[in-house]
Parts: sequence; C-alpha cells; structure tokens
Amino acid sequence: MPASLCGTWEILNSTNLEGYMIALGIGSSMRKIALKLKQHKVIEQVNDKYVIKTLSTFRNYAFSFRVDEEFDEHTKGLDNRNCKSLVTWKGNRMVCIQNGEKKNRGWAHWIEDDKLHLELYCEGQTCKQVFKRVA
Ligand code: 1AG
Repeated sequence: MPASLCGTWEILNSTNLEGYMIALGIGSSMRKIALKLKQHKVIEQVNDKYVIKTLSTFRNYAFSFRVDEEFDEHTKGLDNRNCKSLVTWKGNRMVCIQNGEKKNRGWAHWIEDDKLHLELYCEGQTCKQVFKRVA
C-alpha cells in the first residue's frame, strides 16, 4: 500500500501554475488572483470514497470519486469545464486522467519525503506543487 495521502496539507512551492492556467484558458486577471493564493489540500477517505478539497481564501474546489471508477467532473470555479475523469493507482502515485475538451489533461499525487506532491498537466504545460503536512 502506498503512503496515505489523507490529511491536511499546506502549499510550500509551485512552479508553472501560470503556464497551466494559460493552457486552461484562464484570463489574466483571474490568473493574477490565483497566483497569489496560499492553497491548502484536504484529502479524506471514507471506505472506498475519496474527497479532495483545494481550499483558499478566494475560492474552494472539491470533488469526490472512487478509484478505478469513471466519474463526471465539473471544474466549477476553475475553468468550468466538464470532464470524464478516472483516478487509478500507478505504483505509489494516484493519477487522474481528465478526458474532455482539453487534450492531455490530468494530475498525479504522491508522497515523497513526507511531502505531498502534485503534478497538474494540460496540453503540454505542467504545474508542479509541493505541500507540507499540517494535520
Ligand atoms: C486541481 O487539483 C486544481 C486545483 O484540479 C486548483 C489548483 C490550481 C488552480 C488551477 C486552475 C486555476 C483556475 C482558475 C483560477 C481561479 C481560482 C483559483 C482557485 C484556486 C483554489 C481552488 C486537483 C488535484 C487533485 O489536487 O487534488
């Protein structure tokens, strides 16, 4: 079993969030706001259901899913698109493919050095984020 992703996490650093947001078609004023936010992740698991919340003072984004079960994702408050999303484990990485209008879109979460890592990618742009555990 991979190390548990569950817990509350606070962002330490982020690279190329700007490029990722441009790939998603986010306008410049919204990108400016988003770049300044201190993000928290809350990852919870109840039985076989996961909930992942991205929290900030400006806006929150939350969704839930079961691993290996495709679900309808609406990226409300982000780029507001609909995706057919599928989360699977690839070794110690929890990976999600977000099939929809944007090509080659998804993310991966994993634990490394007790930190939560996240890669968000879309149409050739990858944003990398690292979070430290706060609870
Ligand atoms: C995600 O994580 C992305 C979560 O799906 C948000 C991360 C970065 C922001 C991405 C796009 C920005 C779009 C619009 C900007 C407007 C508001 C920013 C609000 C940011 C906080 C919600 C999934 C992954 C699975 O963690 O955990």
